[in-house]
Amino acid sequence: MQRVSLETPVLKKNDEYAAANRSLFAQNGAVAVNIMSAPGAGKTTLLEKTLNRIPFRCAVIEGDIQTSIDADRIRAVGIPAHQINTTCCHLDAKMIGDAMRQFPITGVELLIIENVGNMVCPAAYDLGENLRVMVYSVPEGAEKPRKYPRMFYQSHCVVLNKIDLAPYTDVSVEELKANVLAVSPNAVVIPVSSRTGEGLDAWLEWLTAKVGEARAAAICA
Ligand SMILES: Nc1nc2c(ncn2[C@@H]2O[C@H](COP(=O)(O)OP(=O)(O)OP(=O)(O)O)[C@@H](O)[C@H]2O)c(=O)[nH]1
Ligand SMILES: [Mg+2]
Repeated sequence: MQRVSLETPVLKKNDEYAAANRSLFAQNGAVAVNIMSAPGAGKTTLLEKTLNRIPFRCAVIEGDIQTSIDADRIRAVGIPAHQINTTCCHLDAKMIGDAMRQFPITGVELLIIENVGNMVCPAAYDLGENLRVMVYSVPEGAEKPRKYPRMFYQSHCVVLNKIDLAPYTDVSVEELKANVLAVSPNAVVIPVSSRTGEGLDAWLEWLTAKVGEARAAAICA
């Protein structure tokens, strides 16, 4: 019996769609940020606290297996949002390309793509984004970066969310930070509480600077 790996051709096709998305983002002057995490780490809550405090015209594409709960939450804070129901455990580049035909990004400076809650599969799919951000929920433990390294090392920034809950757990935020940096030495690690607002200024400063740099690089290119 001959074994055929499907992963390589599937990802190769995905890369072609991702390249097309990248061109479309650039043509529109939009910087795209792919936000990934395990389910419930706080991606949507972080976005609710971010979108009206960042000096760019924003729009959001939400990826969830079912429901439009997250897109409704984003619209409720006054930001245009489009919901994709994936039925599977990650977004891929074709889904984003298809979404942009129904949800044009003309005039959008910052397009946030909230991926399906899953700490493994989304990391394998390039969406054509400029920046990748991982949100990690502190109470889930200090050792997870070593057990599930890929999403951590592929992300430009790792937001350690829910630090308000750290005192009620046995998780050391310092040990967690060290484990993130052990697998992803170049990642920027920002502890925050999307509930209390602690650390959000550092996150907003990082995002504003990086989106500004990406926009400047696109204008010069
Ligand atoms: N205590 C505390 N709770 C938080 C924080 N951020 C988010 N939550 C709560 O965590 C739960 C999940 O938050 P969401 O923002 O829906 O998480 P998500 O990553 O978008 O979830 P999925 O999209 O379903 O993967 C909600 O009950 C939030 O109120 C935080 O910083 N501290
Ligand atoms: Mg969400």
